[in-house]
Amino acid sequence: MFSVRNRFTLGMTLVAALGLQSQLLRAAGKDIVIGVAGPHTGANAPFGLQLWKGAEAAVKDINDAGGINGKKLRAVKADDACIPAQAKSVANKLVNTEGVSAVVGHFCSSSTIPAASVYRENNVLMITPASTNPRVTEDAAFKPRDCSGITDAGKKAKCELQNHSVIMRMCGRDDQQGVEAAEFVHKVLKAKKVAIVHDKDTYGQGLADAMKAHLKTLGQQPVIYEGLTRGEKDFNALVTKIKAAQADAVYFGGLHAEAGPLIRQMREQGLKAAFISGDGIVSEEFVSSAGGEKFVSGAYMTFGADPRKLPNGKKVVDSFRKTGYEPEGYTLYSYAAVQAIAAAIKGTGETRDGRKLSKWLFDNGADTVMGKQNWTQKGDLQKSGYVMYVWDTKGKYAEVGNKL
Ligand code: ABU
Repeated sequence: MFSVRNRFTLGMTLVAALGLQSQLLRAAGKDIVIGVAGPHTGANAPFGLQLWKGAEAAVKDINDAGGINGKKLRAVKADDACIPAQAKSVANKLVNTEGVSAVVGHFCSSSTIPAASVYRENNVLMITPASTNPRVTEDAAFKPRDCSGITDAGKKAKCELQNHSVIMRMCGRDDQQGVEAAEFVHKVLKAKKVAIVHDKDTYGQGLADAMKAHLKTLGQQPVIYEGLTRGEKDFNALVTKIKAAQADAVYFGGLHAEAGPLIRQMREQGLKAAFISGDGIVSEEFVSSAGGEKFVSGAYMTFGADPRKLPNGKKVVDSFRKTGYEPEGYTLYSYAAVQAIAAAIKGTGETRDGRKLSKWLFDNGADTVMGKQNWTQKGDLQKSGYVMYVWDTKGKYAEVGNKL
């Protein structure tokens, strides 16, 4: 019989062995492997495709330019389907089987958070192009220490290195995005009765809560605050309730798969209230899930300033368009995440130590298709912001251009 102590020792040995295995894998490969994790199947696959297209193109462009330090990059797909348990499982696979040097992803914050614990434990750099929930980088497992009292230079450097999170973003946060939405609804739309709906998920509810909190600071309370269930398609009862409350604006925290049917049923029931959502609908699949352009026309959405318009990205955007793919939504964010990873690997000569890569990015920033990016030690972008977009009658989105 194993004593508790023996079982603990065996457990710790296994953990150490797995960590060593992942380090050896990362060191031994002839290619530098980058995991691209996200929903490659399921209702949110259009977002997984954005992440994959961006990363795949960046890997190709970097390899065509000679690779990094004599090695080629290789992207491997990891499908979490936006299911948290699956995200943790694919994160383990990326680290322990694929031997990734870094990960671009995940997409859904509710998947990124559990997967991040795997990357933290294994010291693997992860840059999410799209997970905007504050908890992604505000993780209690990342506790910066005060290293100022350490006199030994080596120990001090080691302590300071620990203060760089391997969990980073190439996007903004919902505590910014919710504020932008509330300001727009209150000051531009001048909505008097706001209904707030969310999908009860980490991202959707978190964003709805951030919007509601800022609305409150503007002196407004929603007339309705309700959750719907992801995967459902019939929201008619909820729409009837919103209609009865005479809402003149409906704010939705969630993804396109539910936003589409919700806006369609609003219009079918004759509810003319403005529809506002966040970056969870930044895919032309929003149009398909709504059942056509006429349903989404006039819908508002917050997202970062359109990276397709930036001069840094012109060549890449043109190259995508030549292949018939429009680099919408998070495509260029994903491209930029690979560029940042590549710059850090090139700058450090490191493919195993995520913290060294993260510190390098903190010290140097990275030139990307979205311009020069800099990060905080926590892994948030130092500068990020949101603007309002509107969907048109052709099923395309463009910045509103209203300066608040
Ligand atoms: N930020 C868009 C949706 C992805 C997520 O944060 O869950």
